[in-house]
Amino acid sequence: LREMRKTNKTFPRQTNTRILDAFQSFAQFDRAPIWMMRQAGRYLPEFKEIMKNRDFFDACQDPFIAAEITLQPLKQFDLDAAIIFSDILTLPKAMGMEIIMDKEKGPVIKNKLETIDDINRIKSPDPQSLEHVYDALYLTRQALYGKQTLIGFCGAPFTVFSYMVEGETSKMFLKTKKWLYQYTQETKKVLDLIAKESAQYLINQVKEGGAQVVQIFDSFAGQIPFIDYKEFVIPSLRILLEEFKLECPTTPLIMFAKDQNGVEIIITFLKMFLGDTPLVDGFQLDSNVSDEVLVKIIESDRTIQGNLEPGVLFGTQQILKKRVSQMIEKLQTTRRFIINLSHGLTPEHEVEKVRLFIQESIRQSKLYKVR
Ligand code: 1CP
Repeated sequence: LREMRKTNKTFPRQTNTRILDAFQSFAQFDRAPIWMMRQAGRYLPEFKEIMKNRDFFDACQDPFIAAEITLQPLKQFDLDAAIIFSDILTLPKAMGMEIIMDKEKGPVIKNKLETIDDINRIKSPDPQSLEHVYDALYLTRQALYGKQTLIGFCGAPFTVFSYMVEGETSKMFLKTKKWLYQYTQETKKVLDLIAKESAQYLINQVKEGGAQVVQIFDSFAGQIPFIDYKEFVIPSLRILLEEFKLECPTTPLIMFAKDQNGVEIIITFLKMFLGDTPLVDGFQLDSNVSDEVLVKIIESDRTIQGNLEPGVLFGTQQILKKRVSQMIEKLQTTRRFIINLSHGLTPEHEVEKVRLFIQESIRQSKLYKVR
């Protein structure tokens, strides 16, 4: 597989262009494109089956298993994208963090950063250590056969950093804040380091693996005030985005700064360019995004991705249909929109409700076809 990937970078012709069209100004539009965050995951019985006797990172490191899991949701749902089965912690793991995925607790880091001397442990990944991700992407892209768009991803520097110092998914982010406000210079140094490696990682996902769109997950962006996000986090994100766009100017990039849909952060990203190239092409939005933010994004000709609260899928069919309709009503003023949830699916979600969400989104977005 690896040898094939290194010598043959041709892929099947793209027949489904809905996702890619959502990043173009003159998009064809039969219906809105749709995919779901965490679509390859624990709500699927076939995922639980394949993971029954497997360690999470072992599954990620086997390109055939990773590709199979990536394709699982596409076998039964009419989705327009595949997001590669991996994790935002794959990169910090390659950078020297010892991470296990606990079936109950989620990620646990055994050598988290506790003192400023610990940052010397962080290293550039050994080039071999991430090749399995590019192999899995390549294999998946071949298997998709142009019928879906392949999405690569990484965690944003702040979210990855918080895992490095907290050692697990945090509730209070006290250690993260201590580092940020007390060891500010060291924190910035680590954020910049993660940013540079993340840029290279995304570039490789595109150039080596064939990812067609990339998404950056800043899941914990909302844990600090915008004033701190702007001062400490944006500079490292700028490094990541600039280095990526320098190498991959035409690959659409979606930013997900969760719980940070204040107008300030979106405006900050909208103003970021490399020459004439916007650094962020699309925004994954929360459910409670304001009209002000929507207008700003639409006027700037960027793509909107969102934004149904996944909890609605626990509700009745009536409320699900109604909220899908209200979401589409709001978003359809731009052709540049991709239907998604506002955060990921969880093990509690029922397959049939997920199916209804997809079917309703497709049916209702078709109503706007001729507009
Ligand atoms: O379909 C997909 O999206 C599969 C790829 C994927 C992605 C994009 C996985 C697989 N993880 C992620 C991103 C990710 N991982 C984020 C950012 C997105 C978000 O905010 O939800 C974060 C914060 C993590 C960290 C993580 N990984 C956690 C803790 C947070 C949480 O959501 O609970 C956990 C439990 C994981 C494990 C994990 N990653 C992915 C899966 C399918 C699983 C579950 C593995 C298992 O227990 O069997």
